[in-house]
Amino acid sequence: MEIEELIIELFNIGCVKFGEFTLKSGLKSPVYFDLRILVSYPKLLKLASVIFAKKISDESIDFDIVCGVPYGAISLATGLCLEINKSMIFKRKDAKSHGTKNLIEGIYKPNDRCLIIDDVITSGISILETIEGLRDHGVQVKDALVLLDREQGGPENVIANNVKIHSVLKTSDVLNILLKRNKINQEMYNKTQEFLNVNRNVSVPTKPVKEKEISFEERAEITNNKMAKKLFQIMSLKQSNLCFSADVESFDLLLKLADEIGPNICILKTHIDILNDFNMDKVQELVNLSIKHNFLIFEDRKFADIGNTVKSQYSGGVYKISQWSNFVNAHSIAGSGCVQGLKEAALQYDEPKGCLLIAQLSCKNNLIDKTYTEKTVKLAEEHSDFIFGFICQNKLTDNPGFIHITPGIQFNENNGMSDNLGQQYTTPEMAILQNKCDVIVVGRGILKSENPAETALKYKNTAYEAYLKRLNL
Ligand code: 5BU
Repeated sequence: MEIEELIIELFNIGCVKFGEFTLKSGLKSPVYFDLRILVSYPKLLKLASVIFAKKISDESIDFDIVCGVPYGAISLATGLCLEINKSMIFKRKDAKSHGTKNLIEGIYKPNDRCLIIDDVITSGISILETIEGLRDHGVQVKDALVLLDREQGGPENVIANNVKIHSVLKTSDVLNILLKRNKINQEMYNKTQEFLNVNRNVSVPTKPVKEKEISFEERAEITNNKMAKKLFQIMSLKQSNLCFSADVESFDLLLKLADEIGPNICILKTHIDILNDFNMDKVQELVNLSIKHNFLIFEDRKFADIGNTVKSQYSGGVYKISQWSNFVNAHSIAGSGCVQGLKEAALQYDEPKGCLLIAQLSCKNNLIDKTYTEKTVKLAEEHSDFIFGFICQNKLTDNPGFIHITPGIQFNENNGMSDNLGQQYTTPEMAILQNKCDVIVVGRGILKSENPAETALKYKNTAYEAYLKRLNL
């Protein structure tokens, strides 16, 4: 009943017009919807807001903020936000040339899930432009709610970009009600219906907007996690997404390699417990090298116990890992207590510390399945102040704050090969371009080469070029 009332009222105030109109797409249409007039009719705006709110609840649309598409939907989005007590943003048609130069007005956080509101969808082009602008700023878009779908292919064009259109009205609903209530005659009805039948698919006149790749530099800006920020900054500054896995037994050799390879890596990964000659003085030398060459130290400790135990393992014992490592990793198997324990131990330091969760393993026949990986991502989201990414084999989340780090990497000649203890290798290009990971971890590919420093540079260049290719640069 509310919908019928809405249609009749829209017709009465002149939002639905019959005649001959040229649409944005160039198409000549016998019907035109001008919902901008709604701004002058508060009672009707209120009705539209109530109907929108009901639709959101009926279709369980989940979101944090609302974005109105200018100009037609600004009043609709504002009305809806007042109704459901959510905050709103909007994307300017052009960035201002003065003042803040914001393209997006209003307050939002990176990764906020945004519901787009528009008045009318025809081809979907306006919504696609809005999606692009929001995604460029790290805002997630999965749903758009429109008052009227002209039934000319808009929802199909938009869903191709991973956004679902929910519509309150369709042109045929409007025609049916107007005919039933004698607002239009049968001839007008037939003519309009015929137009709809032959113009169901207005193509989008611009390139589709895929979920845009964001650069490391932009991700450093977006993330609130200090460890992730620092790592993205180093990666961007040094143009390196290479982590060297320094799996050697002699600390002197490790220090020599760190000094030689340090300029080309963003991370040096240790297995501190495989060193034969561990001592804290040498650890200090490694820390000094990490400062000299601006890389982070990642102790690949793979914590996996109850919170109380991992807390001691992380900060105490012989190795005192928390003192010198920038970040560590943990299996997600033990759940949030384990993460919490590590987090508590990290809190005693002023400088940022962080942890990666192991969401996938590179080795053959490992026991991790899809559900485990998905639950790991959820655990990371719940602790995103401390967990800033994953050890994984492919990209697991669109959240740009999380970094995806992939071990099991060697150049082509060993692609698809495994060592005789189950390690499986893929190439840097596959990991970065196809599997969309951010950082490659290379151990023996560098260590066993004739000239480790030279080989590391090759891995660095290959991985960074693959990343630039992913960004389309
Ligand atoms: P490699 O020499 O490049 O195969 O060494 C890989 C390193 O990454 C090694 O230190 C492993 O302990 C580490 N690793 C891995 O290979 N696979 C995994 O799934 C995880 C860590 Br988690």
